[in-house]
Formats: sequence, structure tokens, C-alpha cells
Amino acid sequence: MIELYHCVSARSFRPLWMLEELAVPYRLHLLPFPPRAHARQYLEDNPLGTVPLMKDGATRMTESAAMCQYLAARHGDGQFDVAVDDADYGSYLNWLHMSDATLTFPQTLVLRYTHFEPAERRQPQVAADYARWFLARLRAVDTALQHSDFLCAGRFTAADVAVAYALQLAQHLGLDGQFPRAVADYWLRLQARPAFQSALRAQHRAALEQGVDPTPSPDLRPA
Ligand SMILES: N[C@@H](CCC(=O)N[C@@H](CS)C(=O)NCC(=O)O)C(=O)O
Repeated sequence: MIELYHCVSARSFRPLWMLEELAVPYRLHLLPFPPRAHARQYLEDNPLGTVPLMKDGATRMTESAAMCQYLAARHGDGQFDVAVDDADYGSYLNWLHMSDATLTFPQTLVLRYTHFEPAERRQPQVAADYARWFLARLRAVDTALQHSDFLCAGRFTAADVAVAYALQLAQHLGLDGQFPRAVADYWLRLQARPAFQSALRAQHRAALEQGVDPTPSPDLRPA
């Protein structure tokens, strides 16, 4: 059975939601955030200390967007991925990679220099600059959504799952009020998907069962 190591509403939400879309059985391991500080034994499984970690037989992955691609290709029967010979294949890969390299990355600086660093190390100017950078990068998403409900191939794919996490994180950072109209509507549409809602319920239930704080990781504040 696929095993997913997850912190509540961290990037590991991407493969969790993908698993729910695919209705593939999985075992969810909840970790307190950040695992490197609060679950030291996890470093034996993933020396980076980051989530997600996904195990599928001998396969072991630590990149959330790659997991979405892998799960869609391997378990989706063509429903959520885009075939190599499809005209939108390049676009599909581009969105998958953009989801973390371009859209989530600047937000991690906002989170870190607004909330996670001790007061004397906070950098409001850095946080403001990278929030602006993220919002500027959203122009690509806004443009793609002018003529379609989804990012590529004219249908919902793993690329939407990957990019949506950047919107989810932005909501936790209070940036969603600045989403362009088409992006705000897209984000609402995606949250209404039954699999998105069941992923939210699954992480909450697993956190309670496994004795982990169910507060979304981006909302946690170091003591
Ligand atoms: N590029 C990786 C990034 C993984 C990552 O940095 N995850 C964060 C949570 S969203 C984490 O585990 N942070 C804890 C830490 O850095 O110690 C991915 O997309 O999976």
C-alpha cells in the first residue's frame, strides 16, 4: 500500500488530494511540524526532514509535484495526466514544475520572514517583496484561465492539484484577497471538488487519531 508522510496542510497535501482523486488506497502518517524538530526519528526515513515522503513499493519520492505526476501516470488510467503525444504535454509539465519552483517558493520566504523566524530575525521588507513577487507570478495562472476552467488540456489534471497548493498556501498567508478574479474563481471551483474536501477530512481525522495538532502547518507560530 502507498504510504504518505504528511504535515497538516503542508505541500504533502498535493499527493494526499491526488490520492483522493484517484481513490487509491493509502496509509497516511501524520507528523508534527516541522518534523526535523518534533519527530527526529523521521530523519532516518527522510534526511531532509521535509514532507511529503511517499513510498510505493521500492519507489521513494520527496517532491510533491513529482508525486502528483507519478500518481496520475501510474494509477490514473489517463484521467488526470496528459499523454506525451498530446499537444498540451509540454504545458502540463511546465505547470507541474512551476507549481513549486515559481509559485510556492517565494511564499516560503514570506512565511519564514513573517512568522517562523524569531522576532529579531524577521525581515518585513523581504516578506513584502516576495509576496509581491508571488502575486506577479500569478499572472501566468490568470492568463491561462481566461479561456478555460483548468490550466491545460481543457480538463482537470494533476497540474491543477499541484498549482492549487500554491493558492492554498497563499490563503494561509492572507494573500488570497489579492488574487485576480479568474484565479479566485478557479480556487473556489477546486476547493468544491469532493476529493479536495475528503483530503481535508482525511488529514484532520488522521491528525486526531495519531495525536498530532490538527492546526494547518502554515498557521503554526513557533513559541
Ligand atoms: N520541493 C519540496 C519541498 C518540501 C518542503 O520544503 N516541505 C516543507 C513543508 S511545506 C517542509 O517539510 N518543511 C519543514 C522543514 O523544512 O524542516 C516539495 O514540493 O515537496
